[in-house]
Amino acid sequence: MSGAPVFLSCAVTGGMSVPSQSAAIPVTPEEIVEAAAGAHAAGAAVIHVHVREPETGRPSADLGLFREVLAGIGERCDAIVQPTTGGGVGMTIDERARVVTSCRPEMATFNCGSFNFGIFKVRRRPEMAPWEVEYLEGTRDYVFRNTFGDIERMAELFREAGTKPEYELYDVGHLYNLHHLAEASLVDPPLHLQFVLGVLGANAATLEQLVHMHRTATSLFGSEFTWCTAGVGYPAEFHLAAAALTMGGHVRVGLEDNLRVELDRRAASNAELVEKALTLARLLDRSPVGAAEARDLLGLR
Ligand code: KMH
Ligand code: ZN
Repeated sequence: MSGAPVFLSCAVTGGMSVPSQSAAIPVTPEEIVEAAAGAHAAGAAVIHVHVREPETGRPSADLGLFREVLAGIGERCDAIVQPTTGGGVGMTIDERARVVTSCRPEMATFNCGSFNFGIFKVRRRPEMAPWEVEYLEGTRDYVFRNTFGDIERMAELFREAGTKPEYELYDVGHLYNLHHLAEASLVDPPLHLQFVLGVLGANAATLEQLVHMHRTATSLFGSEFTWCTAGVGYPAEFHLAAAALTMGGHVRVGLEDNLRVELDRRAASNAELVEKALTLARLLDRSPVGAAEARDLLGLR
């Protein structure tokens, strides 16, 4: 007998962290492709990618870098490659959208509301470059902008590109913003929701809040949606993974969200985080699926 199918997603690098936080964070296109292939081989069906300036590791929206990474991963494996439209500090909404309009990926992230996004509490390390300290410190005054005008426009761009949105929901109000888009006929079912919990400035990564978000989603959209959760930090990443596995959701892990694989051990790779999620899935009687089955679950062509 096999349990309900689950897909694992891996967010391999991120745009709201600086590379000196961990030597395991991939920076160059080659490193990001290698990390993606490793995470896929470990069991991740979906790979969520940001790009970084190869020389510095600073989060970037450069289209050339995205093209290189998307093509490189495509040559190595059949994972669903899901670029970000969230980007990082200082990027405009147009820069963030360009990967969708130009590369037309099968899927990309779609952020559903504006909020404070603070990473200024990250521990400073001696190896951090001045720009990294400035980047972290600057988030005291950073608002992650996704206004109604932005998300309405973004919805049109996704539709034109034929890209399936993964709706990133960091707080309960973001579900109501998405409902507004649905009422305006700017979303195409079946919806795929990502509950990203644990960002300073948004909702907490607790079981109660995950249940609250899931319940609210059901009250707004019925039961015809797929969902996943990403817990930010440790042990949130794995606590929410276990909760999602129990509640019938899918699971995202990765160095974008969390740098530890155990309380006193930092992850050496994204693959290591995927392996732990895979173990949890099997222990909880879920059946991890590959990219082809994940495409079926998500309604991708
Ligand atoms: N860095 C995550 C907290 C995106 O890339 O569009 C948010 C994220 C969103 O993954
Ligand atoms: Zn991201």
